[in-house]
Amino acid sequence: MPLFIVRHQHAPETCPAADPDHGADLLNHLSRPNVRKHGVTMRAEAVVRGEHTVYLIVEAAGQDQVLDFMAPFALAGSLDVYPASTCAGVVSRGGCGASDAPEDDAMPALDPEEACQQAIEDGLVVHRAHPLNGEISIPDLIGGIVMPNARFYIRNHFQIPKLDRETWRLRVHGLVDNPLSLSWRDIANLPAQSRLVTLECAGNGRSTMEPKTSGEQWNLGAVSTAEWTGVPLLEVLQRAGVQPSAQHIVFRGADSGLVDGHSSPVLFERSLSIDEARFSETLLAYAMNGEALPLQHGFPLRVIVPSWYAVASVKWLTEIEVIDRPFEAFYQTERYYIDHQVDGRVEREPVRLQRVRSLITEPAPHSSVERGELVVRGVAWSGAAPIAGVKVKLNEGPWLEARLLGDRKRHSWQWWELLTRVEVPGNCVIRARAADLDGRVQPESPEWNHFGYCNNALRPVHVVVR
Ligand SMILES: Nc1nc2c(c(=O)[nH]1)N[C@H]1C(S)=C(S)[C@@H](COP(=O)(O)O)O[C@H]1N2
Ligand SMILES: [Mo]
Repeated sequence: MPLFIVRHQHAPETCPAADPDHGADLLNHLSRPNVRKHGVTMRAEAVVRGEHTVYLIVEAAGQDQVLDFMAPFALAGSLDVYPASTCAGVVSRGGCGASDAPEDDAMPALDPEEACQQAIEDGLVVHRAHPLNGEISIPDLIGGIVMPNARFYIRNHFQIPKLDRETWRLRVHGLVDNPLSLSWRDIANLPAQSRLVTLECAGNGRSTMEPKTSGEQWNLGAVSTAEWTGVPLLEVLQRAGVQPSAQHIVFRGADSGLVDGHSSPVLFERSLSIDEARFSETLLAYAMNGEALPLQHGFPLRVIVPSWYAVASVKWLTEIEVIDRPFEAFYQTERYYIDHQVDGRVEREPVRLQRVRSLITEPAPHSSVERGELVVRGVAWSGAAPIAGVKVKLNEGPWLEARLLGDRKRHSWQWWELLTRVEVPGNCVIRARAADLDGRVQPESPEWNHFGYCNNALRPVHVVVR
């Protein structure tokens, strides 16, 4: 509902509040039931002390409705009604002077203002309001294995499609014997599985790449874990009957938009090779932590490719196409790769498995800690293999082995903790370093690359011992 700011002022000598009857009348007029009767919603009200001025923030269908509702105040003095917007609305439109973006009739989208406001209220650190991109602050990671849905980082390239589950279809076509058009119910009737999977954006940690690279300047919170429930991709492919000439599987989302270097809109689409599709335990997920997939995270159906950087996990999935050649599309070949210099040549490595990484969630950076016992906690994950161990180092001390909590996880992060002591007051630098069961270890410093992907370097936490 449109938002308005209302200002009423009156002369000091005719202050209605000084007259008990008139004051009570106006107060009753502002009562919630009466406000509702006028079809108005009151967000806030306050009187400027000593100024005979009241401000209201209200929602109403239109300005006339507000004026009608405020008639008793107009009689008592002046009345001004201003069309207003939330801060999230202004920022998502691109400034106070910018007008609403025209609605795209072809694809209904979630109101950017609403989506952004929600993310802020849920405690995400918003990097961009439209398209909406937000991460979790690291101390807020503290908790169980999974993140509550509202605090799961959000990474979008375009607007958020608002798909209707009743009319939505998943098309499966290309090199298949039986092209499919699956409804929501068809999907729900297929055998389901649940998996704990950590998603990490390939740009997570980009903000510490030097020199700076373009792209969202993520700190460390573009990573989260959820329990995803859905249909294994192989179930669907089996029903479609993949033909022998098939090489790659393309996943197409419902979102699209303009990108650098292209004059017409590009779709969000990604592919896996047949073998990657076969061995990756990929899910077509419709539930996240036991709830229907939230709109921001791909409602009604998204791909979850366990252990891969999350770009592979296409949201708002509407199409699966089976093809006999490598797939060339913007997000497959023009982004999400790292160029390596090898013997004077450039070798291009597509972004695939998550690199081994650990985060310290406790103590918080720049906090002060008491002398004596210190608990260092965090998470660690690696796409290639389960975590073998995490070592922690205080200042220039030895590397100490942290304790892994719970079972070894295959596709999700693992919590770890170390109980130790700090005796010397002053600055203390805490480092954590994870290794996986295939022998990969976190590097000391980031491996710089053009787009700032896959930064899994150690991230020291500085605290003060008191
Ligand atoms: N359709 C679609 N799928 C998408 C994206 C997108 O912009 N559109 N972003 C990808 C990227 S880069 C990431 S990191 C994850 C983020 O998923 P989340 O928002 O659920 O955390 O979705 C991936 N899938
Ligand atoms: Mo990402």
